[in-house]
Amino acid sequence: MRIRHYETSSKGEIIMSHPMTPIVTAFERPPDGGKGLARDMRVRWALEEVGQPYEVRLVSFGAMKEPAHRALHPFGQIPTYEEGDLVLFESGAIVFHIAEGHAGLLPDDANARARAITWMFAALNTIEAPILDLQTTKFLEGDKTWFAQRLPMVEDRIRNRLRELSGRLGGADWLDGAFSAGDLMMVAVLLRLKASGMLDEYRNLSAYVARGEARAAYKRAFDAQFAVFTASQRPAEKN
Ligand code: GTB
Repeated sequence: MRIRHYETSSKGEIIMSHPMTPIVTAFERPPDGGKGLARDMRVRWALEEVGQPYEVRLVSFGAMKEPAHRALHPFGQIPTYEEGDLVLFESGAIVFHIAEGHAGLLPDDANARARAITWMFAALNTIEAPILDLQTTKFLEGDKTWFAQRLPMVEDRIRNRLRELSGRLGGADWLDGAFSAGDLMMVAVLLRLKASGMLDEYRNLSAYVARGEARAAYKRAFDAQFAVFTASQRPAEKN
């Protein structure tokens, strides 16, 4: 879907508002305590890696389900990405679009580029899927009679994937040569496991994630989303 951004000048003329500065949506009140686990973080990180300035529009849980936001995101979620008259949703597609349009996140060599894109898909399909399953089990199924049987099975499926990923990474810094959008996505996905302690069972994977977190672009993105969380904790100002 394509939309246009307009502003009105002091004389009432319609003007384009910074048409090429992308706008990303994020939670107005981040539910993760500012840990950078929501999916706007990976988009912010990609934009920081390529040096593309961006704006953020914060949305409440209610506003996400309103028609205005659903026009941008059919499933009523964040993040969305507006760039001129282009509107995207799905963090994977957004990061891919950013990586394609700027130098720095995908190699020039066609085969290396295809492999980096493969790692993006692997992060989103093969690694993130069982991690999401764990979150669903922990947060939504705790009261079920079968919860205690299901939890270790879900955890084992994650461990299998982590073991395989750990085996492939070996002693390398990144998954396939230089840091790429594939690593950005993989680190962003693995970060969701940090609190569980499971990452620490694979020393090369926890070091890999730490390398991602140590990148200057990651830190800038993290600080920006953390500032949103901090602001959301302040009591509302009275008039
Ligand atoms: N496949 C989509 C994508 O990759 O962009 C998934 C988008 C998505 O799940 N968005 C979530 C959302 O908008 C936020 S990131 N949820 C609100 C809703 O569906 O109504 C998922 C997320 C939420 C909270 C935490 N947390 O609290 O730690 C972490 C991650």
